[in-house]
Amino acid sequence: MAEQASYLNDKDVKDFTKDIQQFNLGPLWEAIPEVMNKNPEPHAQAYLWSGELMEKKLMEAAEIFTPERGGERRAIYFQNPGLTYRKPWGQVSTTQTLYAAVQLLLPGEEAPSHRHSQSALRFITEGEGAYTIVQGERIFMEEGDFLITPKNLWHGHGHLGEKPMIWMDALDIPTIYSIGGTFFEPYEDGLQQPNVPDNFSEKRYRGGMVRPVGDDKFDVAPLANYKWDRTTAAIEGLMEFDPDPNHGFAIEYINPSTGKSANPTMGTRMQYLPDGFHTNALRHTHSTIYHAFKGSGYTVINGVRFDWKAGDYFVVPNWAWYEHKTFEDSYLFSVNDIPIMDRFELEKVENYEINHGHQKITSEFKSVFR
Ligand code: 1HN
Repeated sequence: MAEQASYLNDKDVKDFTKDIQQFNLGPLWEAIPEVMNKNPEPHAQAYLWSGELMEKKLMEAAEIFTPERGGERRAIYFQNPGLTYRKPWGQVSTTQTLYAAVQLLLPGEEAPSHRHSQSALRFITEGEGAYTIVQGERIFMEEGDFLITPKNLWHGHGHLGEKPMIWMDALDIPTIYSIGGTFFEPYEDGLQQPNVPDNFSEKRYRGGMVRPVGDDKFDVAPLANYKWDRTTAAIEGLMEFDPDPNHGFAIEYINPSTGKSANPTMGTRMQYLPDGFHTNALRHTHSTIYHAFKGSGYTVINGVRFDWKAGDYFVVPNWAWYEHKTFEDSYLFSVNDIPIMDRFELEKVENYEINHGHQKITSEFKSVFR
């Protein structure tokens, strides 16, 4: 933040500021240092939530909420501790632009269909046998699958399997809320019934890099489920060559019809970091929410070491220096707001040039839950 000018304490300035406020007018001389930062200074903080905490709280929630009683979805979201000025529970924000949560569906349960102007995605962390039904297509989900629910499409969930099913949701809720673009509508008849064969888009787009002849007019990504075995096959191809020094062996999920990000407002990646891999630090305008899907390691964010293991979730805010180091072969799934930053032509990236790209560790993050 810029320094406060001394004239702000002069009596005539203070009196005038107070005077105009009664007319709902604002003093720019006070506001400028607050809002005009040299670099991005997000209110969102770097933070980590352990997998054990999330699993424990979801199981407790299962005792209290059915999907119907729990506002249609039994989901607990990651509330960034820096984004709490909307009381009592905060801005429903994990970063300034993105929301992420974990959701639990038990065998036999149904989460009714609805549609909204937010884009959604899911990453499946545990279980099998549940499906999401998007615009009449039942899409069965397994661990490691990445699914999209494009905005304004009817979607609900059902579970035909035997064990609890847990996944990560991410939506652009804070962005759509702040620009005044929220629309939401419940489906009139509970869970929508299928109107095409199961896993229709996944079968028709099996390659992921080709499209069926005739499907050339898609704005909405036509592939609903990016299967784990296709993701690992793509990463194995990269592993024959040198890794990216900042990202290791990493792929982006794209809309096969346009080559753009699978969701129009959220970028999504899977990255493989072999045992002992240490990425070079960088910072960028966009923010990122990570899920450690497999392995263990730590991420240094602005000098603070965040240790993680499979199941954990953590946030790298805008413009924070960060680097990853692994203790074993690891996979990190991540969601970012690059498409939003790109839309505003604000995306900017810098490499950490000193000390061979590695920050000095100044402290360690301590979880309130251990
Ligand atoms: C939603 O539709 C889902 O479909 C999950 O599972 C989380 C959070 C806010 C608004 C809609 C889902 C959501 C959501």
